[in-house]
Amino acid sequence: MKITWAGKHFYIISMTIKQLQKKSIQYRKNILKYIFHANAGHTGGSLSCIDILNVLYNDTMNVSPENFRSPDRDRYIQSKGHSVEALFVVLADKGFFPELDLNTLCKYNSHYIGHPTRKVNGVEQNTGALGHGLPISVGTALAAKLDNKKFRVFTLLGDGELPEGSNWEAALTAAHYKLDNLCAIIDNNKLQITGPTAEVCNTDPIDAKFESFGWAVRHVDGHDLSALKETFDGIPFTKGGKPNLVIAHTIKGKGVSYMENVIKWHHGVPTEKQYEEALSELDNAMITIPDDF
Ligand SMILES: Cc1ncc(C[n+]2csc(CCOP(=O)(O)OP(=O)(O)O)c2C)c(N)n1
Repeated sequence: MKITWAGKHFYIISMTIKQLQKKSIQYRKNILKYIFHANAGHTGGSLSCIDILNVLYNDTMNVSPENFRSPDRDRYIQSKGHSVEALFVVLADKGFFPELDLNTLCKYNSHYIGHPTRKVNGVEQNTGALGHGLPISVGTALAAKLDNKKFRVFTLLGDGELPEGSNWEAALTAAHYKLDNLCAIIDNNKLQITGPTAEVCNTDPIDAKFESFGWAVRHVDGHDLSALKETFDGIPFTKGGKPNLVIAHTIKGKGVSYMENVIKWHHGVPTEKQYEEALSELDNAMITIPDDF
């Protein structure tokens, strides 16, 4: 993060794309580290959504440990709660809790369990039963409108989560109440727990479905950090009070070659040898990004 002196004011300039890229790699390493040590976790889906969380928390959203109790903060609600490892490593990096706490991930009596819980500082809502995050986010965004508040609500869903009926009630309601302060993001990695989403319960075409419900829809490469930043900067996407949907095209297991697009890594835990191999791939990726200072 750069801090610039201009007259009497300090301006905190958001991270550069290279800084964000380095963060993404470090986050991927941390996701694998804590899943490996816990011997449990949702690896593939955490690696597919981490670039989205990186941009949201380090660029787009106005939320931090300092303002987390403020009613004006932006809200992030992770509907695909099983990918909690992605959320935990980002919250730790932002200072919501000491990263060392994650050594207790999935251990007896730890609050750092396999799904988000509000016992962890920085977590807005308990999720994990799919289909809850969007309805809760609609209620939160509607509350903002009723209270004349300017905060935005971001929620992350999986494409395999979309068949839950509650999502479609929420989609209808969001458009009815003109919730242009709401942004739903689909981590569209095209796989779910037991197979390709198109085979388990096809949800395509996602864009046409949401557009017909009255949403403004954008597609983005969910691993292109500058495209993600630009997309989120464009919210609200249209005039007229439409809720915003970002369809982020992602790869399950992204960043670790042997995990990419392989179903078993939905909640697979690497062996020690696989873990070392993954770290070495990520370390190699890190050195290809030059410093920009
Ligand atoms: C109501 C409910 N039904 C079933 C599950 C079990 N489950 C956990 S993850 C998952 C697949 C979700 O697929 P997707 O949303 O595409 O997640 P991703 O591939 O991004 O990890 C399922 C069915 C659940 N958590 N909640």
